[in-house]
Amino acid sequence: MLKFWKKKPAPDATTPTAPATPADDGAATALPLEQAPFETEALLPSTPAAIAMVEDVVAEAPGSAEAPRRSWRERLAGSGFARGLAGLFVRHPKLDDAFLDELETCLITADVGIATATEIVDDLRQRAGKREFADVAALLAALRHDLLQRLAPVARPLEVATPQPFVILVVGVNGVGKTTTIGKLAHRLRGEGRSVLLAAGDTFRAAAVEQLQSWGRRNDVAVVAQGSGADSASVIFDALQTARSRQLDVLIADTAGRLHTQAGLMDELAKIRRVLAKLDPSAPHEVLLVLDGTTGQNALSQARQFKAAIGVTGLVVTKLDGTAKGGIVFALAREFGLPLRYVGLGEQAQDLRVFDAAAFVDGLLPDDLGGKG
Ligand SMILES: Nc1nc2c(ncn2[C@@H]2O[C@H](COP(=O)(O)OP(=O)(O)O)[C@@H](O)[C@H]2O)c(=O)[nH]1
Ligand SMILES: [Mg+2]
Repeated sequence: MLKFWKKKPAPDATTPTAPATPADDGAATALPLEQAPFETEALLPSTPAAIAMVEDVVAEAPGSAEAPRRSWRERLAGSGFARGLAGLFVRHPKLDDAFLDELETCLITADVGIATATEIVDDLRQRAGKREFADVAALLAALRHDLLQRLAPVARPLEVATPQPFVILVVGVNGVGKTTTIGKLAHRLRGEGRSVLLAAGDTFRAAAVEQLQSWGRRNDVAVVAQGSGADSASVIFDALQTARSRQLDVLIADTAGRLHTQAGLMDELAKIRRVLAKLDPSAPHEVLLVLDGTTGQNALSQARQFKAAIGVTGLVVTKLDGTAKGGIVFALAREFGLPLRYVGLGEQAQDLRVFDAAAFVDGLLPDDLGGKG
């Protein structure tokens, strides 16, 4: 099945145009790009008709094998935030000072951050003092409103538009879920009928290249890779050339999360940026920082570092299913105000969700208010 997918397109489409040398001064550039071993695992069909055929097949294939998408509420039920709040409302059916004190502790424990938790509870305390809330349910409604208002400004979805190819550079420390997020994103974009190419820019670990190739195979998306230890900027540069010559819609580039030193990693990312700019001064069009929702306040310091070193235009918070506390999303919104593009609610292809502030807040709050999931 899908044999035609792997067919080599006509030679004029495959032959990369002579690359403008990335001419990066860094001594790390190994081979000139023309000679670098170049592997394009599965080549995308080049004609619109062929692409349309593939889309028909792909639209059926992954969907039919997938488990039904679970609701935000189901996915967030295990989070420290949801469990903490649920317990609180059971223990304190009556609205009093002890309730508000415990709510503050609950928010802090869920990684919302001390400043945000204090602001939220001080406001509720004041309004409770003015008898604004008839009961706990009324207070819960006010809490929901407050939480939503904090997230609404960052719920700005990624708009994949022109220029084409739209280049997404995915960054973040090791293990946060970069490669998995790229796989899921490729799946999503393919489902939307876009042509996608992946660049295996994490050349530090051999397993990272294989992992990306495996996502590529599952979603019928080509992966540009060189051997492990290759120069990451070269791989991504090659990939951009390929994406351009094939007129693909989107290029998503994976990067390393750890090199020998932290400074080395930031230098490498800066180099990738410089090299991409040689082909397209506006690229990358999105620098997506992936953060692990289970790492709590540590995610804030990662965001500070990446933002300062290479600039970040959007966030993905992963692993919000399971035991993540969830509150980190509020802390990130408060400190950075960066668009939260997607959240990871599981390990499967369909578990990358466009961030929906209302679904998220309702998934954290007890049933009687939310429930829409
Ligand atoms: N439960 C859960 N696991 C995730 C999620 N995103 C990634 N993972 C897992 O996190 C681990 C590290 O992911 P990986 O993509 O290799 O991280 P990378 O080093 O940043 O590329 C893998 O086992 C993934 O399956 C998520 O949203 N939920
Ligand atoms: Mg990876």
